[in-house]
Amino acid sequence: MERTLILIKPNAIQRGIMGDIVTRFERKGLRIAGIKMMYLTDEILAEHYAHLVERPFYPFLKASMQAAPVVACCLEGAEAVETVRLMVGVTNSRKALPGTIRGDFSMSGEQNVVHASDSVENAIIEIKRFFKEEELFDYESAVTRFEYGGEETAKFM
Ligand code: FUP
Repeated sequence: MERTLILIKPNAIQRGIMGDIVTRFERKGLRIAGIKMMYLTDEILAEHYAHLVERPFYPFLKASMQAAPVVACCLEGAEAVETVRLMVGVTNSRKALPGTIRGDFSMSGEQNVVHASDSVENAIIEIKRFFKEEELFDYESAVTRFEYGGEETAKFM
């Protein structure tokens, strides 16, 4: 089964909507393989947003990502990376479709509530960045056979 990483950002923690966000993923049928709260150091943030550190808005992004702890979450499911990106919506929340997390919970391109891995390769790297092996759990979901059809079970699990 595929895994992806999400970060529930400090703005969502401050606004008291972390539970709403986790609930969306649970309701969808994504299994939570790991979850924890942490502060992001300068180092981990520069690594995580390496593609953005030279951009003029990086100091603002950095300050917003360190304004409170984040909740890191490893989610698992068939085609989890693509599915979660669709659920999160585009970067600028004002353009994100209603029904997406950013579209429903945010007005901002910076304070956009949640990060989600953008490719399978990056998901593997990001999960390693935020979780130790022993912080990820392989417990069996009791309802998987009611969430996926037989053909999907054969293909993805
Ligand atoms: P996404 O994959 O949708 O999170 O988008 P990016 O990796 O391009 O951007 C990461 C974060 O940088 C965004 F969530 C918010 C911030 N950002 C800005 O503040 N301004 C911009 O113009 C672009 C990104």
